[in-house]
Amino acid sequence: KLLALFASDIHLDPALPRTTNYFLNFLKQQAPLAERLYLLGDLFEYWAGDDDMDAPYHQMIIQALRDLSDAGTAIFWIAGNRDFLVGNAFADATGCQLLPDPSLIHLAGHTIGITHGDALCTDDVGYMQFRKMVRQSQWQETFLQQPLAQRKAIIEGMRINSKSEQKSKSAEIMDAHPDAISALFKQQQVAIMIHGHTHRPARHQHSEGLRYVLPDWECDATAQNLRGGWLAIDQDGHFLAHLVDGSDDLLFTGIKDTPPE
Ligand code: OKV
Ligand code: MN
Repeated sequence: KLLALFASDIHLDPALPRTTNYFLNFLKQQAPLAERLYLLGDLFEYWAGDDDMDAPYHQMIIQALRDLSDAGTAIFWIAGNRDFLVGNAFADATGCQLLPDPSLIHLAGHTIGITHGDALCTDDVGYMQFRKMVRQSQWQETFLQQPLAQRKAIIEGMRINSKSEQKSKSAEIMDAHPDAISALFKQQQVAIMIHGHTHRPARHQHSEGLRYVLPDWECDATAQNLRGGWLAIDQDGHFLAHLVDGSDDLLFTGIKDTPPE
């Protein structure tokens, strides 16, 4: 049995049926092999509030997570920049345990820092200000008082705006900043860090430690554009990276990695 799986940035959306299907297959076929599943943010393309849980699409995802947690895989959740409005009702319905960002976990003798990753992109000053605002409980309470339809319209509007803005932002400011990475290694006193968000899957060896960046999932694009995958830790503390290989079917390759003690 695997100790844990880590996945993020699946961006679930009813408009993306293949990505949805691959994620549901992952929950049915891969996740039960692990004692724990860590979802490190942006599972949903966006989440407008827990009062949107009765939507049939959301019910389907919630039930699949519930089936997994009922079958004995503990699910842990760190919010992303798209689904930070997930709350206790979602946690109760799915059996997920909500964790703060960043968090520290202990697995197979490793101490590991986990975070969504958006807080590391400190060069994106505008986004950092926005993040600080929307992560305040006071702001969220006020926002959630608006009708669901209005909240969805606001978020949809932001998505349209950001699609044009994103193009003008350079690739560098959208990546994790070396100083923020270094600061988090020091703050958490860890030698291993796992995060998503940047959509730049990689294994980085820093002077402070090892940093795994999870891939985003995009299975509805053309075949050569297929992306997705997860990171696993086995009982011996070995890391296995499973990345979509780009073929039409979900084919995953296990890349074994043994971090230093
Ligand atoms: C995605 C990023 C925009 C970075 C907003 C609640 C709020 C969700 C949202 C709105 C924005 C995602 C969903 C987008 C990523 C950006 C700008 C920078 C750094 C709310 C829930 F605020 F209304 F409560 N959002 N969109 N960025 O346009 O897709 O990743 S987005
Ligand atoms: Mn993100």
